[in-house]
Amino acid sequence: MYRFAESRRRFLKTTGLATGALLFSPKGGLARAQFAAPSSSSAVTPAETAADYTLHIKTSPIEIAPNRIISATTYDSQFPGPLLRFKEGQQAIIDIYNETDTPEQLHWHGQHVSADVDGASEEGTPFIPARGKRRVVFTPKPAGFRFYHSHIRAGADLSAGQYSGQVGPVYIEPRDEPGRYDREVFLVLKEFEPTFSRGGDMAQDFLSPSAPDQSLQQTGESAMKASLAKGMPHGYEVGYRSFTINGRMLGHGEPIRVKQGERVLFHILNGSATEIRSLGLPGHLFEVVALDGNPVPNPTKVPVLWLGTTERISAIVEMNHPGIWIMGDLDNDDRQHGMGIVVEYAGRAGKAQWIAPPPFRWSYLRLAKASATAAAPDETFDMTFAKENAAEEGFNRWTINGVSFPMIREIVPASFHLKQGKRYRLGMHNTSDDIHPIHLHRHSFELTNIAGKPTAGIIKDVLMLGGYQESEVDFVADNPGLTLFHCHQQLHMDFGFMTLLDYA
Ligand SMILES: [Cu+2]
Repeated sequence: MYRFAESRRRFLKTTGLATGALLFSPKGGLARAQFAAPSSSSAVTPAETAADYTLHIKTSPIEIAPNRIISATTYDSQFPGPLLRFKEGQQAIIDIYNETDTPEQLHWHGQHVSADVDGASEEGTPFIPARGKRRVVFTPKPAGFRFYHSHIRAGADLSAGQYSGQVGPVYIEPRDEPGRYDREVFLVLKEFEPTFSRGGDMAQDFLSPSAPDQSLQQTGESAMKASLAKGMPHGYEVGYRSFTINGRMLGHGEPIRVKQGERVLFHILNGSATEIRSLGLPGHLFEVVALDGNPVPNPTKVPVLWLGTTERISAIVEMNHPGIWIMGDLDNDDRQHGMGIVVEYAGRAGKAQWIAPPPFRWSYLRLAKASATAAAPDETFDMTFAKENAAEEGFNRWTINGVSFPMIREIVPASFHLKQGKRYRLGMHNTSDDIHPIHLHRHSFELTNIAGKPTAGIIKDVLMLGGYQESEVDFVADNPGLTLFHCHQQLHMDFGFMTLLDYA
């Protein structure tokens, strides 16, 4: 379980331990000498100012079940990384120590920060050097449930990027909490022990509206047919051996202990590198109050949650069905391999029960006000996403308007140009059958059209774009600097599914 009080204690404890280790280990002297060198950051404050948080990127053993101990690069030798609490609008200083041999990037996902601290080398953020340190200073915003993660392109390295354990929750305290609740519980969903396979078995049929666009489908299917006809195999996908919530496989972590009548606010993060996750709790409904940390216009009770890679959902569950339950993924295989957590009512004992929820389709539109209409944009950028099957040494290559983002260290020229203060619409067309979790850095966007259905009022930073579907999101250019746009599926972003926007 990952309640605030516990995690803060754990954070203070591990920070203390890490500092001690640094002082007394034989490596400490060398490491500190390196740390004292001037940082390349423009966001440096005087060294004597104490940091609000200190994070150590470190490869560590992580026990995901008794005697099942994996190796992963983590924040502070724990998974998930410590919960970082900020106050909206109040400046924060974070010292990040990289105790690995690889330069790292720590991305503040969902926050409106500047490009030099955002944590994406594509935008020009300096790396946290191998065996080095970087101090970042920024003003956390907007309020709500955000997170931090590594923003390294992993390519074929299944220990790097978000395949690693570098994922941790952020909560920026708002002035008003959405909804009445008794306590909050943070859940981070994450798979470990990845392997490659030829083709995958990802759920595709849970999104609503669900009708594919005929012409996008024809384009995608004929490209795929042509590739297979040439004798190409299917491009690589990633699968996992173990599945965890808050770093523990189902049945091996502390249960969530509840009392009848309690209203528990869950902050759920899909910390996966590649997977879409679902979650059900037998006999209970989730009242969705926020998406990606932003309150929704029309909080709604649903039996099942679906989260694309890096999406967050905040939902209140009224504990009104006593028992011992498995809150878990709807996929039997994934749940049986660990994707679940036990919810235990006070005074109840026995084996945790799973009951599959009734068939249900996930729709963002349900959480918007039906009558709402979005403001007109000043300009629309059309983006067509396409897959070239197995084109990159067996990996699928991805393109945006025919261009594949190169895997190089140098800054790539921006493809889209913004004027400060203007409102932009991204019209996205998916010619593949994959669902893409589309992410925009340093800005939030408003959903304005989902698969042909207009909508307004839902603010997010990741959108699941359905297979062979079209959707639109709008954003206001209010945070100058290079801005990365990409699919958050690690295999897709690493193999071309990225582009840059800049300000004129
Ligand atoms: Cu994608």
